[in-house]
Amino acid sequence: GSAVSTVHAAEIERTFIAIKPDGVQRGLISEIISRFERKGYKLVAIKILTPTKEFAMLHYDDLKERPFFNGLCDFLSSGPVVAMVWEGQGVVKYGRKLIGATSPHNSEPGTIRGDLAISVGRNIIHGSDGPETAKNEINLWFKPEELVDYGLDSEKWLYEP
Ligand code: IDP
Ligand code: MG
Repeated sequence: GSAVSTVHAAEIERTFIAIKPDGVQRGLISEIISRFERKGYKLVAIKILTPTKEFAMLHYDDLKERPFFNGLCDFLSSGPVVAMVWEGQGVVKYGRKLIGATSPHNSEPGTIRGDLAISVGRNIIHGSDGPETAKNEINLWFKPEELVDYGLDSEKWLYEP
């Protein structure tokens, strides 16, 4: 709508974020959502579901040669996952910063995995690792009509015109 949001339309990115079964079971849904929300990112899709193992294998297809692939897919499909799409300037790369390193041992304090997890196989959250992956993962997990386009009044305080 406004001139301000038109200026930013070209820079707006979306990323796929999932709270894995360990994050859900540990009661960390609101903690994780609030870190993205407080930063200023906009939640454009969210649902809770237990993926099938086949679906988990599609999601992690790029890791199929890795020794931990089978256990990882068993784990992702072991219980409910909160699947989300977050939107904002630079959200793909900075979302990964908020999350921390793959292994919580290497994640800085202040990051989600650094503050809230210990083991690499129980690192509570997934985030797309680049713009192309983000597009593919959003398409895998969501139908286009599940993504909600809306403005936030706070955007004028978050972004310079
Ligand atoms: P990422 O989640 O930080 O993008 P990836 O390399 O894409 O990390 O791996 C996907 C997931 O597989 C990780 O989040 C982690 O839960 C699991 N994983 C990665 N490396 C290992 C490992 O060496 N042992 C067990 N699980 C692993
Ligand atoms: Mg990854």
